[in-house]
Amino acid sequence: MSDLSKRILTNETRNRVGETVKISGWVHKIRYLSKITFLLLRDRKGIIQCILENEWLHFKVENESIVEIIGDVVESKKQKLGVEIHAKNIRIINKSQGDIPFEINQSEIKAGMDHVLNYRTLSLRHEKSQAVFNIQSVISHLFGEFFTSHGFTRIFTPKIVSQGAEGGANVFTLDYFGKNAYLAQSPQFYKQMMVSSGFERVFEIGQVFRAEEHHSSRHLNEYVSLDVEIGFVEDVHEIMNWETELLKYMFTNVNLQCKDELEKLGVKLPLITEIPKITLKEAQNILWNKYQKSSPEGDLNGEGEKLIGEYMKEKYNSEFVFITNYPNATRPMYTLPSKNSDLTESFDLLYKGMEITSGGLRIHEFEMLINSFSNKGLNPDDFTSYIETFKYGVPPHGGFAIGLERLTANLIGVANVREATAFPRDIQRLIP
Ligand code: AMO
Repeated sequence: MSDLSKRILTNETRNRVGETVKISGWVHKIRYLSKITFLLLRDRKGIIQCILENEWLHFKVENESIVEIIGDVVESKKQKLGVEIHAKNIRIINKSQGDIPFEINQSEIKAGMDHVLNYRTLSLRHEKSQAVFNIQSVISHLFGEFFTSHGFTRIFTPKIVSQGAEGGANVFTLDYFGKNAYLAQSPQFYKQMMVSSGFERVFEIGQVFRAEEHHSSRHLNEYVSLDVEIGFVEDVHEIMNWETELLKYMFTNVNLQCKDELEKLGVKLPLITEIPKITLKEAQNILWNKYQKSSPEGDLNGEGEKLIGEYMKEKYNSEFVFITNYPNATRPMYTLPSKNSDLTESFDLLYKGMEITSGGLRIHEFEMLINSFSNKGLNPDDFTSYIETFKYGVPPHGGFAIGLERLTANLIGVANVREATAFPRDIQRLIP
């Protein structure tokens, strides 16, 4: 007999055959036959079948109510868990009012994206959603673990800032005691400043904000940025190598730590070996010569990224590709220009045909930085606290950032980043 004052989880019943245990969770489904009633109980670890007989045969409860069941653990080869519970006592802890907007107990939620997001706390209960966000949690943990193990310092930088760090007008403005302030588009300036402050190697996991008026499956107005910045790096390939090693580590460990979740989602993750690199020019030539698609000046568009993704998969069997050597004109003001050309020491990383990362080397010389701001039409005086940092000895450095939702969405194979965002913020959505 186990300690009935303590609740155990569904997956812990496996080793308790013959014992009486207490479990509690959501009523996933209840099915009445003439002599037996089956109640499926769901908790954070899974679903277990409970058998209700005799005085419990006609027990009435709405799906999604919270119940506590005390019962015997009985071996049952037909069940995935290998056991089921023969109920001796059931208590309703909190009733669901019924009328749920969609069923949680089907293999998929049968509702449109808007409806799913309107009732997010309910749709998140679905076991596939649970799997998605458990995987996302592991991804963010592995990101921190990888860099911590390499001597990086985790930093926390402000999200209320005086200037946008990425250029452009995509900033949310807010009133800061009578002055204009902005929500951070990225921790770019601050991660560089922390490198310059002597930490040398830093990472940050934090929310960032983009006031972009997109209606797209890959843009959010608030997302989680996995940021890295590394001092004493003079070759952009070193930065790409760091990202490659990170992704190898992440994929290996997601495979090990998220077996159940990947199985529920029907996802098989490849092991990453090397990631091919092509220049932007080469990518644009492939698009033109193979697909007769032109690209925007100095960039790829969504369709181009998708086709390059397919091309790399076909040709190199790689889901990833680094696109390098972007021109100065299309990269932000902090990007290090290449010597003797109008290109930069920068890259994007595409995963399954979607950009998940930008990165590169940064300008670390004071004069060059001032000129770069001016050449981009920005007034250096508006960025003094960032620019002044570079007066006092900053090592050559570089880094990158990964959009957590895009990485998760592609890893689990869904087309819309909203499926990998618990409470998405987009141009139409501020609730829930
Ligand atoms: P960038 O602006 O390219 O670079 O952003 C880096 C990565 O963040 C993700 N991302 C987004 N995800 C969801 N919705 C959006 N609206 C959105 N915008 C960007 C993408 C993208 O690749 N400071 C640089 C990074 C660096 O150089 O270190 C930056 O923010 O996955």
